[in-house]
Formats: sequence, structure tokens, C-alpha cells
Amino acid sequence: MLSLISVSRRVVRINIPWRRYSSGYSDWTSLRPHVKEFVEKNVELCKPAAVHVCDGSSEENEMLLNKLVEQGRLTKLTKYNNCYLARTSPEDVARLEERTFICTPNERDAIPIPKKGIKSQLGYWKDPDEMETELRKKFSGCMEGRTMYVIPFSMGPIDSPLAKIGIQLTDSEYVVASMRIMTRMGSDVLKRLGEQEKERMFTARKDAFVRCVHSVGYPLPPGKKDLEWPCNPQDVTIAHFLERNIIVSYGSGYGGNSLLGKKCFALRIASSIARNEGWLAEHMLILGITNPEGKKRYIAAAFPSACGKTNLAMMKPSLPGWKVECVGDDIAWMKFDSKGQLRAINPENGFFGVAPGTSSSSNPHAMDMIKANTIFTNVAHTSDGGVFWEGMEKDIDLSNISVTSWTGEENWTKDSGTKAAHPNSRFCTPTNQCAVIDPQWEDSAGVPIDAILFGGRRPTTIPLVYEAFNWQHGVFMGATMRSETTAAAKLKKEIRHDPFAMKPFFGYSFAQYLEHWLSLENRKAAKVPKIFYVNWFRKDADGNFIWPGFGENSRVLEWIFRRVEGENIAKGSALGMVPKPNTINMQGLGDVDMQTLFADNKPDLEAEVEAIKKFFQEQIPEDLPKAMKQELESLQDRIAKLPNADHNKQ
Ligand code: OXD
Ligand code: MN
Repeated sequence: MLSLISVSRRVVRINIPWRRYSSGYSDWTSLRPHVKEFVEKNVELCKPAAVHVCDGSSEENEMLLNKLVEQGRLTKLTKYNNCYLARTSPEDVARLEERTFICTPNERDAIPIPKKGIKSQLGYWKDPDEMETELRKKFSGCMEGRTMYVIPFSMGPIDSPLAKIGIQLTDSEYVVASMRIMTRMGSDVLKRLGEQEKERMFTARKDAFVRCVHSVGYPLPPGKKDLEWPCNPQDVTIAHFLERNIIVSYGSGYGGNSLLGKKCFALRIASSIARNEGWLAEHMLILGITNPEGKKRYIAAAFPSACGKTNLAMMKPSLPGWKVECVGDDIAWMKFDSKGQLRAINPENGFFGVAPGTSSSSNPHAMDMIKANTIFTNVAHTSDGGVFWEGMEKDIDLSNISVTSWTGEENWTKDSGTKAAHPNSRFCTPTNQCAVIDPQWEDSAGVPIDAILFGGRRPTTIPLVYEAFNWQHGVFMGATMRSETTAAAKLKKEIRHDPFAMKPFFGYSFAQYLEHWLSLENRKAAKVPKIFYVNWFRKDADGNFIWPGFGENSRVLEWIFRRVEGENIAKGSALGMVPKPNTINMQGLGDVDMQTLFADNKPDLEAEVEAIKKFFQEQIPEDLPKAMKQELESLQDRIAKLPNADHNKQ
């Protein structure tokens, strides 16, 4: 077994260059024995020049930020309070799905085996032993000349029974500073780990933390010059060892590949743990919605990237008297409580939001919250010490200031023919800075979930909103989610399958994932929530969005709220239950072509069924649950019964 991921009990005596720093748990002697062993083994392999155990203090954070500024990796943004800008290598700007692997002895447990000759769209598998051998080579001496940081972190409020602890080793100060925003990080987590061990003394494994190892993959032997943004783009590998709860990431400093608490732990590893323990780890925002009478409900919603999840999570409702509050914008961990109520926590402690498109009109709360304690990455820099990106044109007067683009192009203008900010540029901001953060967002029991929304970017075919007939149909709706890629992601727009918005984040086979979702309905006393599908992006014949979106989406949330309350305002259609005429509140909203917004276009729906059929046949030819085949057949039958012209007029 390789030292990188070994959990053997052998104690290795090596001379560790522990860097004593500040107070608390930065003293390595206080580490729990199995944490110490995990660190020691990786020190032996990676050979860092120093080791620093992070205590999470503000002094430590300041020290790291100063170091990053001195290295030229962060620029202080003088216009705001304690904000910084990072510019990565242009080769290290996004998640790399094709370099991200689920490692299980049996391929079928990681991804459904596709039809012969077809490439799986549902993840990448590698044999764990082969992957270990590959990683051992990469990690051998990879931290030479650098400090290894030991980051104890909790996904979820530290005292929550739903929370899970991880320990990440990294050689990137940017990662430490970002993990401090995105997770609960530091000495308190090590303390909690110790308590858990005492609690679990006779019942469970003692080493109950997820092991995360990250390196930028650019060692610094004596005499070698560092890079402005160290990384190793040719060699990026991100591996998840499901059976041992281990994540290893090499070669990239970009957040999606290096902040291992987020997609790697809270989605991939957690979804697999959740399946084994009977809960759900999902790519979903969580919001609380309160009606004018003061009644509150919570909703979880899954949308593929670039569908406005963060905007919806913090939306300012246009409907008078309604309030939306944010619990989280990206990930939900959900579990049925003893009364059968589904409860959710947001395992994160920060927002890692896409900057372009965020503006005072699309997300005013986000624009306010990012003015303090934020690390921006790959946005443009203004000469007055601020930031700029595509979409901010109305928020900032550029007439007297100059803009330096994310690549360092000075005096950038909209006529430069380049982007000011990278399309995947980000803000990384503490959650509690959001003005509409929900008062219960850190409730250790989680908030009660009464509705689950799926959605996508669909210019045709899919109505503004529809509801599942039942749980099985709702699971089918999640399984068949499709969304248009944005121009930012690809030049040619296409509609891609993205089941449950989890395509890049499944921690285990999608076929088994479906079985797990289907089984929840049969759990003892479980009250499964209602499931809905929304589409803000339907276009008219001229290519214009029909629905105004943003704050006006509160009208759709109102309809969903009323359905949860049991109001008789839905009627059957081919896809599911749609609003009865005039049950969506249109007061104060000008003319909207509701007829086109809800039109069942038979040829489009037939094409949809064909696309789903092909997806199932090619991607999950052997392991698709029977219930999904039944749902597809029923959908096909309902569509066949539609008249040949537009029907279902509002
Ligand atoms: C994200 C994503 O970064 O879904 O949240 O891509
Ligand atoms: Mn996401």
C-alpha cells in the first residue's frame, strides 16, 4: 500500500520540519495519532521544506495573504475592505472533467458501463491500484521547496450531526486562504474530531475523516525559479478513492480542482457516503421562502452550471410581501429525520460564485456582499482598485478609470475583442456576508425541505413550470434533465444531458444513484417532498426570452408554494402537472406570452423522448432501473395522445 493513502497503523519516525506558528493546534504534538500518521506519511512522500498545521486564526490568515501579495499571486483591492484579486495561469482556469476519476475496484460501481463503442458521459473510472501507482510517481518530492499546510475542515456546522470532517494537505497558500472562506476550518475542527473519537470509541472507525491531498505539482528544488501561478496543467489528476474516503488532486490550483471540500468531498465522496448511510448529497441550492402571511417553506433546487443558481438562491422577489432567504447556493446534504421530514444543511461556509453576469440587476445581494473579505479570481482590475467583469457595465462608470483584463491586458475596452474577465472567473465570499442569509442557515438539524426543483436552460419544448405526478416520475424528471450550453462554455450551443445537475459530480454509478433516489420513497416514515421542473429560458420565434426571469421568478415560486400547501391549481399535461389557467400571479407584470411559455409542441416533445431514449440506451444499456423505462414509456404514450397542433393553451 502506498504511503500516500495508506492508513496502516505502522508509526513512521521521520524528521518532520514542523513550522511552529501562532497558537492552538499549530503545535503538531497535539494532533490525533491517526492525523499525525496521515501527515507524516505524506511528508515522507512529498518532501516539503516545512509543515504548517492551520489553526484558522485571523493572524494566520493575514500572514498567508501577505505572503501571497509578496509572491505577486494576490493583489490587494484598495476600493474594498480586505479583498484580493488572484490571476491564475491561463492554462488553469476551470474544472477538468476528463482528468477527474472515481476509483473503485469494479468499474460498474463508479460509472454505468456504456454501450459498446460509446464513451461514457457519466464520469471517468480508474482502477485504484493503477491510480495509486500513477499518483505515487507524481507526488514523490512534489512539495520540495514549499510548505505543506495541514487544513482541518468541517463540511457543515461543526456541531451538526449531519456534518463531516476532512483534512486537506496542500502546498498552495491560495488554497488555504480560500478553504478558510469556503469551509469551517482550524483548531475547533481538530477538537471536534477528538470528541467524535471519544463518542465513537466502541462503535465506529476511529479515523473518521476524509483524507485530502493536493499539490500544485511544481516542486522547487534549489535554484529553480517559481512560477507566478504554479501548476502543472499537462499532468492534472483528481482521484476519488471511494472505499477509503480519500481525495487526491495534482497539478491545478484552480478552486474547482483544489478546494477539495467542495465538489470532490461535498458532492462526489459525500454522495457515495450518503448512499451507504441512507441520505442525499446533491448539487442543489437551498432557499427559504415566506409568504405575505408569514408562512415559510424551504426549497432545494438543482440546476446545471450557468443557469443562475446563485441568483435564485439570493433572489429579490418582485411579488409584494414575499421574502426569499438563502441557506446555500450550490450543495445540499439532506437526510430524513426521525419524523420522516427531509432536512437539509448547506455543508459550505462560503460562496464560490461565477462573476460574469452577476450585477445589481441579476443579483443585488451578491454585489453587496462581495465588497468585503472576498478573494476574486480571474476578473478584471480597475485603476481605482476595484473589479470589473462582463455584466457589470451598468454598475460602474468606466469613463474615468482604466481596466486591466484578467490576462493583464492594460487599457482594456469592450472593443478590445477580448473578455475583460474569464467566463469562469469567480468570487469567493463568506456566506454570512449575504444580507438575505436565512436565520436558520447554520441550524445543526438542518432546514425542512418541502419541494425539490429541477431545471435547465431550454429555449424550446419545456414549459415555465410543471410538477411531477409522483416521486418516481420526479426521479425521472431529474434523470432526464437537459440544458443548453452557454456560449461561454462552447462556441456551438447544444442541449446536453445533465441528470440531476450531477453529471460532473457523481461519486458513484448513476444507475445506482437512481436506485438510491427511487428507494427513498419506501424508507420507513419518509415523507418525500413534491418535485417540480422549471425553465426560465424558453424563447419565442424571434429568439427572445419569453419570461423576464430574476425577481419575477418569485411568481413561479409562489405557485410552487401554493401547491405545497395543497391548493388545487394544477392540471395534468403530457409532461406533468402544469398550472391551471390564471393561477400564476401576473399582477404588475406586463404582457407575457403564456401560451407559448406553456405550449406542448408535439414534434419537439417527440424529439425530447427520442433524445432521452438514446441517452438511456447508449449510456446505461444494462443497469437502468426498470422504473425509468416505465416512466419513459408513459411519457411517450402521453405525448402520442396529444393533438397534432399546439394545445394546452392558458
Ligand atoms: C460550480 C459548478 O462551480 O457547478 O459550482 O461548476
Ligand atoms: Mn456548482
